[in-house]
Amino acid sequence: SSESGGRRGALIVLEGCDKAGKSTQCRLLLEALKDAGKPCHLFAFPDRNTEIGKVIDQYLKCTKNLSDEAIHLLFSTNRWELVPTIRELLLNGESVVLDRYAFSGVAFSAAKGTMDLEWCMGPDVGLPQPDLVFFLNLTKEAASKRDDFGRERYEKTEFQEKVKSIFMKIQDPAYWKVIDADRSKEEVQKELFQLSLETIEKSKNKPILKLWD
Ligand code: FDM
Ligand code: MG
Repeated sequence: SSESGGRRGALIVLEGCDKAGKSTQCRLLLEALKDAGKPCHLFAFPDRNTEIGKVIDQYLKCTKNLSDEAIHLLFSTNRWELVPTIRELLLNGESVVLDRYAFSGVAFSAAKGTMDLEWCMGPDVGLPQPDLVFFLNLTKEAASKRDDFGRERYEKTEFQEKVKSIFMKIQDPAYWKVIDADRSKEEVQKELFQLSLETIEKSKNKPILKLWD
């Protein structure tokens, strides 16, 4: 189908700090959409399976060190390498759900304090703009009741607070929806599913826009 005339799928992103339940909700959302007869696909960033993704995985597990700038650019490249696939699916009428996207890219890098916000956004300018971003918002109190962090880089409460404040700074009301993630998994799932169905309907005849363009 053509870029402007066809009936495309929706690009739906789940973002949030660690422990908010993103990956679980992504899985549940995909199942629910499929059950409702909506063709859809799930991808997670970082995609640790590509050549670049393997380097990112080593960095996160602290078995490899890279400069802040270098790892930032690799995270972005890891998104760009999947863009042809994502575009093809969308234009083919299939929806795409993403577990993290450029917002994580900017929030985690800028939280380090060594690179400014605009520099961080640069490499992701022009990526397909999501039709909907769910920000799974977990209060500090609720987060402390969940399982402890693992041992990967960035999994520290103080750092996550900085990350959250940058997420709040870069939110765009055109597609950003804050979701109360303190609730039960079932309640959160129901809301994500309903809003996703609405967005799939509304996005059908819209062009794919460019992020931060
Ligand atoms: N992360 C994720 C980044 O720092 N930049 C990015 O562009 C992306 C997509 O990688 F701490 C961070 C966020 C998280 C870590 O993510 C691994 P998962 O979702 O836990 O695999
Ligand atoms: Mg993690």
